[in-house]
Amino acid sequence: MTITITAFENSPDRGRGLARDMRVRWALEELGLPYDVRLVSFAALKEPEHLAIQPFGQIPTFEHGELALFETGAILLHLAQTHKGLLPDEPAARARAIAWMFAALNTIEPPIVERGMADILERDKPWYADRLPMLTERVRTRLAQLSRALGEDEWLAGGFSAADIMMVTVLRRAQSTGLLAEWPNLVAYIARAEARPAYQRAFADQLAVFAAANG
Ligand code: GTB
Repeated sequence: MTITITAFENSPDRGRGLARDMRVRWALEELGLPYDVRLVSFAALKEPEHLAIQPFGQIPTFEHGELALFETGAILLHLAQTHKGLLPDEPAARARAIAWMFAALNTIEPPIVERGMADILERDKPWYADRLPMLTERVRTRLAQLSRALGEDEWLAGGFSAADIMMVTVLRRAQSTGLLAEWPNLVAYIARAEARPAYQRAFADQLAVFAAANG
């Protein structure tokens, strides 16, 4: 039984590894688990076959035998709970790493995505110029807090963990804003994560999909 995930057949991020299949690919690569990728068009995402697995019509999904999962948080947690290597063994340390996974998804990702969506969808709206500073400030507040919490540590929760996969994939979506440069420890944290061979394999694989789709 091979794991199968879904990804965009032609990602709008043009191979920058910003779509959320990247965090699942990366986790699978860290664990050394082989997997297949089923590429899905935007139209197919909204077809009953896909909606049966992902009720919101999104990528990625994760299928392994009888198990079909959606939501990257659930997928990474499942992988970390069923394989050694993505979470600490000691219960308190493990709980703390899981807290950081939730922090990435619930506390850091929302303001980054909100600002990014405004940039894409609201640029020509009359309220954009007034709204952008507020959205930017919300991102800056969270980045400053995250920077303080990370300090000079290498990773968020002891050794490298699923929390770092989650957090780094979230932070990468803020790179185009230029805001991250204010916090050199966050810039170094992202670079450290991106240097991992598992990250590089995952990145190359998703880039190859984009290259194949676009000649
Ligand atoms: N909460 C879900 C999870 O974590 O699994 C969110 C999944 C999700 O947002 N999936 C997006 C999707 O399928 C792709 S990743 N969207 C299609 C739809 O909703 O119809 C989001 C994404 C898309 C594009 C870029 N980009 O071009 O830079 C970055 C991120």
